[in-house]
Amino acid sequence: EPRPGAGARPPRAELHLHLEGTLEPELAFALAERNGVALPFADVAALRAAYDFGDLQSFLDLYYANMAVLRTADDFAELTRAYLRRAAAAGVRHAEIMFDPQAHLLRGVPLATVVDGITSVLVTSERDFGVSTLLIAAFLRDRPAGEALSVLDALLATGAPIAGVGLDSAEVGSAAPFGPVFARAAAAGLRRTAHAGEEGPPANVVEVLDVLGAERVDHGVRAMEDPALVARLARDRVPLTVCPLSNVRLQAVPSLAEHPLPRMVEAGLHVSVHSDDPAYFGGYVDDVDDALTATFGMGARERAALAAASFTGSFLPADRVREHL
Ligand code: ES4
Ligand code: ZN
Repeated sequence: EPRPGAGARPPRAELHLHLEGTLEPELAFALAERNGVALPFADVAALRAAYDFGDLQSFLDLYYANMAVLRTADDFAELTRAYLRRAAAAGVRHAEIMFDPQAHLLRGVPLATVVDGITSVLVTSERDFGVSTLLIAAFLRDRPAGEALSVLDALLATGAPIAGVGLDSAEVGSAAPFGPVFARAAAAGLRRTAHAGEEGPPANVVEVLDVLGAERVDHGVRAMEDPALVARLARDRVPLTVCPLSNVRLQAVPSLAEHPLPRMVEAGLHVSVHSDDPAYFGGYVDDVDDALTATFGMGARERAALAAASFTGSFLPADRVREHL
């Protein structure tokens, strides 16, 4: 359904989106009921009231707990359909969707259930929703790298239709142990992105570039603390997928008005804006645009530049990118 102002929204690509983070409270309760799973909240309002996060970990605790309602391939398919319907209304024409296979394996949901459910919807997303899609398997930084490696092997062995790999969850420890995981992904022809510089220091951004060979950085906002890194990111045109509403909700930045986005653009960084976990952080990419417009007085030219960057920062081949510009 078209939303107010939708006609004025430039088409764009969503590059930083965790499928599990699109689980709206209403769907969570519906799936809980269907699967006989108890959520530790009385109702939708009580669950929403818990969306008051002090930091990344306090969000992750709830994010992983709510996954308990996702049990069957149909559950994953329904979640994926709900997201694509909403994304299309937001003006999204291409989505690179991350999911967390380990989070489901660890609670006993087989990889095939997750992958089959999601991909059953993605195969016809262009026809059904007008949104082309790529699937990215994200590995959990706060779990052993060996676990990630065996999940990657299972994905490759089963021919799961993934386009790339990512690294997410708590930004703790060194990413270096994941070097062999990303090397194997690269050798298999997969694209590579990684979260860094969300809560962690600029050195974490350097590390995912140098050690993981990340082609894109998710967040990267704290790179602004290191001028040499800013110069490198600008020179190399490294796409940064910035999620302003997420950063505010997780208190990575004190307020939207104080968000470094305008300074990142000014510094010549390849920046695009995304929603991260829209069910938890107050909105989808159209809501992100509205908030940026209200706070920074972003004009049509700036919105168009960010939208163009969302396509040039994507993992689409150059000819497919050009069709969107
Ligand atoms: C995430 Cl906001 C954020 N940061 C790191 N990992 C994540 N997984 C889901 N959302
Ligand atoms: Zn993220």
